Amino acid sequence: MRLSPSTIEQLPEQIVLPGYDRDKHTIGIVHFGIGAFHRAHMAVYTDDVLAAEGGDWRILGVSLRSGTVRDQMSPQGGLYSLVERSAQASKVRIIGAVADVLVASEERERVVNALASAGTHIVSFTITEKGYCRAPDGSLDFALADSRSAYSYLAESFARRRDSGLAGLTLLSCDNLAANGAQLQRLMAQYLEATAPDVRAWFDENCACPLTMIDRIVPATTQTDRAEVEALLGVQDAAAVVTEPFTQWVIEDKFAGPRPAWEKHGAQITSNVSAFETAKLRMLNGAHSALAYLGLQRGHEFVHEAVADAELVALINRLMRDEAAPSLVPADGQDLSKYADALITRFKNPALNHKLIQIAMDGSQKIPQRWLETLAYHQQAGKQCPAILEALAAWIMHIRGDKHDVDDPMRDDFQELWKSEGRAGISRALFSGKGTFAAVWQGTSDDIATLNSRLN
Ligand code: CS2
Repeated sequence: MRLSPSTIEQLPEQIVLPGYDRDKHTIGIVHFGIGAFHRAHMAVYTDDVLAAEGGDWRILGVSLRSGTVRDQMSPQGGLYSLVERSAQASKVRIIGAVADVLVASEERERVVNALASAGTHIVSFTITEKGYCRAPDGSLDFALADSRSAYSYLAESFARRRDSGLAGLTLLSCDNLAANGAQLQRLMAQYLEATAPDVRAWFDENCACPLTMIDRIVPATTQTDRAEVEALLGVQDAAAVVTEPFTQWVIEDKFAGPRPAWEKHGAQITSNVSAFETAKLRMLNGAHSALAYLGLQRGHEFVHEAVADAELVALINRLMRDEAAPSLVPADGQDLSKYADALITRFKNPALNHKLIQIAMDGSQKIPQRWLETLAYHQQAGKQCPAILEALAAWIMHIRGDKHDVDDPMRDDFQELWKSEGRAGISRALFSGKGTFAAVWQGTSDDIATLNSRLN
């Protein structure tokens, strides 16, 4: 038996159920990229709003291409369990905010209809860094931004909304990009300019793209997790998600229309998001990526194992405190040293089993905002960042692909580059002259020598 609206009443008493009548709330949000991260973060804040404040804020999930999540969630009427795990306890509740899931490549018309519906006010995104279809210099790569990209569905719906005199939309990027909302705005405008120039002005005048800082560690759900959930619920849940107790969401106060009162349920709506966002990217995500590549190199499998390695924990402490933190301008009351302490504690959570290989994925999309911007900042003052350079060297070895599978949209380019440049030339080919990432950070000859000395 599966978790579903008809089996939910039979769940054991201690399981917390959605505190509202799901059928009484219609869709107000369309979410692209309905993976585990969204289900453990924004959908939970929205579930709390539905229970306490009401409103038509249920979520229509959209997967761009894969049918996996639709097949997990649709038979369950969108219901799934959220498991919060710490060393001490596991807490389970059922989330009801998701109404349905569509696969855009199979049901284009239904997706565009939903985006163009009068009831939809917010379109949100967790499509991962690569979903934004950026070239390494940050511009929109039109070879990637084709009719199957989120931009294409949005552009079509904008034209319909304009023609039927509907209000604009808030586009809420919840991905780990630097200045995520501003980037989405710029890339969307670039897309419209090239493919639907008549809609560009409507987009500029009617839509808003707030910045957000989103934070919750969500490992990919495993078969063992699903078995644990089944034992607790007495029914199967193919869409269960497992996460840490910690959660944070800071959103820029810049919406095109109505929104759920997320701030009454833990989110912060403020005018200064970038201080939080940059700190999160350079400290949390920067340390995560360092643990991933250096940890894998040293034979670790999980984050909590890598952070128990004395040399690695020392390195990420230097990365966060001596390199990332000094590159930031903290907001009032933001204490970066306490932030680093809290991150180390979160990374140590032994119950999460967060795989390093999951974080190692898509490095080409992640390292610019996690490491290279910090390197570029310190370079202005002539300073090197030894901890980041050590992590960067581990990444360069990772993308050679001889130890672990490389899951990255640029994998083939990197493997070609390794073949043609070899150990002596690869660092320069990536980070100097007209190198792949040189638009973000140009290594000095000292930096390149440091990187080279660490390659084996
Ligand atoms: C991680 C993030 O996989 C990764 O690259 O660094 O998903 C991280 O767990 C989240 O950003 C935490 O909020």
